[in-house]
Amino acid sequence: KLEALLWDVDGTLADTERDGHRVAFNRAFSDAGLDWHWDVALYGKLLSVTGGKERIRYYLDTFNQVWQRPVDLDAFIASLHKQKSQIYVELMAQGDIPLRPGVIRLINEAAATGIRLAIATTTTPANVDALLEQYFGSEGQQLFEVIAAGDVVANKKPAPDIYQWALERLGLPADDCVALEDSHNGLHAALSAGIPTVVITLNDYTVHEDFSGATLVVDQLGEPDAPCQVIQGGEKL
Ligand code: XBP
Ligand code: MG
Repeated sequence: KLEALLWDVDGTLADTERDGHRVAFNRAFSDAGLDWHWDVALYGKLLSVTGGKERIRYYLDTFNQVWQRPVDLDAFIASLHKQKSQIYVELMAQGDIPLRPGVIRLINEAAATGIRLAIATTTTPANVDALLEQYFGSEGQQLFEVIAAGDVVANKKPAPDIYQWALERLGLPADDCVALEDSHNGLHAALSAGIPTVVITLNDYTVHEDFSGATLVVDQLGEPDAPCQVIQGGEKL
C-alpha cells in the first residue's frame, strides 16, 4: 500500500533552476564583486553537481581554474552561498519561481486520501520554507510531515542519504513510498534508498537524461484538461 509521497523540490515541485537558482548565483557573484557569470548553457553543465556550495566549488575546479582563491575557500564559498540563498528567497517571494503543473492537485488529492507527504531535496531549508509559504501559506509546513533538506546529511544526491533520512523520520519502509523526481541524480538517490520512483521530465535541463530504473516516466503531472503523456514504464502500477 502506498503510504507516502516523497517530493524532490528543484525541477519537480517548481521550475527553480534557470530563473531562480541561476539568477540568484549570478547576483551574489556580482554583489561580491566577482566577474563570474553562469549563462543558461554553462549552468546546465554545473547542474551535474547538486548543492549550491558544492556547485560553486565544482565551477572553480572545472571552469575557472585561473581565479586566485582566498586562503579560506570554504568560508568564502559559505558566505557567497549565504548571499545567494537570501536572493533566492526574495525571488521566490516575488513570485518569480512557478510551481509545476499538477503539483497542487496531486498534493491535495494525496492529503485528502491520507497519503503522507514529505520533501527530500538537496536545496537549503530556507528555500523550501519560502516555497511553502509562497504557494501554501501558513498551512505549508503542516502539509509536509518531514522536510529533509540541504546539509542535514553529509552526502547530497545522487547519494541515497537524504531519502534514507526522510524514511527514518517517516518510520516507513522504502517500498511503502513513492519518490517524485526530475533528474538522473535524484532518481539515483531515490533508487539507491530502495524507493520506487516516478520521474517527471518537464525540465529542459534534465529531459534527455537516463531514467532507467524509474517505475514510471511522464512528461508532467498533468491536469484533467491537459493529461500527462507516459514516456516510459507504468506496467507495474
Ligand atoms: C537541486 C540542486 C540544488 C539547487 C541549489 O537538486 O542541485 O542544489 O540547485 O540549492 P535536486 P542550494 O532537485 O536533485 O534536489 O544552493 O540551496 O544548495
Ligand atoms: Mg530535482
